[in-house]
Amino acid sequence: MLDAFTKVVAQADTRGELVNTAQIDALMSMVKDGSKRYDVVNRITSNASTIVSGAARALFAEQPQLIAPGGNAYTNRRVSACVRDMDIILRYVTYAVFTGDASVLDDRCLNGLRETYLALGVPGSSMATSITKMKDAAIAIANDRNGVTPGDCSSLMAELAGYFDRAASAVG
Ligand code: PEB
Repeated sequence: MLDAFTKVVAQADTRGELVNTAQIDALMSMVKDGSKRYDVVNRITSNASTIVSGAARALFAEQPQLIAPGGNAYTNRRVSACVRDMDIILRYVTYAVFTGDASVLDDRCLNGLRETYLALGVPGSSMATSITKMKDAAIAIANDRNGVTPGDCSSLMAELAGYFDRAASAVG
């Protein structure tokens, strides 16, 4: 598991080079904007159950066959596994935003997930849809300008969107 800093160091070490100025500048700007990043993590973390339950409800409304007899999420046991999976993915996305690096998401959540879903008959495209719904809800909450001094959060929001997209394309 890497973060934005250890990743730069690991890559420099692989090449036997010093950390270069461009890399230092990029990390400096990440530190400078650090409070935005931690606010985003805090907002998503404190609204995680709203994000997950809203996305699950919307998914099942759009794709009722999932919870009908024969559907992969049929019976309460499977609905709860489904909501749990969404919660796990959201949690790893918050870890990735926190560290500024996707490796924790890749290594501990997404690696092998497609194969797991294939074996369980979990429809990957529906799972990807649930992730996209969490993405929209999470960005709306993270990027809410009410009650804060509005700053430029565009690159952070793009980074956040990228982690959700990464998760969706890993299973979809
Ligand atoms: C991944 N999900 C399920 C299982 C595993 C995961 C390993 C099997 C074991 C179990 O049921 O607990 N576990 C999960 C994960 C990590 C992990 C992400 C990462 C670290 O350790 N079914 C649908 C929807 C979708 C869904 C599209 C949106 O129709 C999910 C929710 N996952 C789903 C369901 C099951 C499951 C298991 C329904 C239960 C399948 C079954 O038991 O038949």
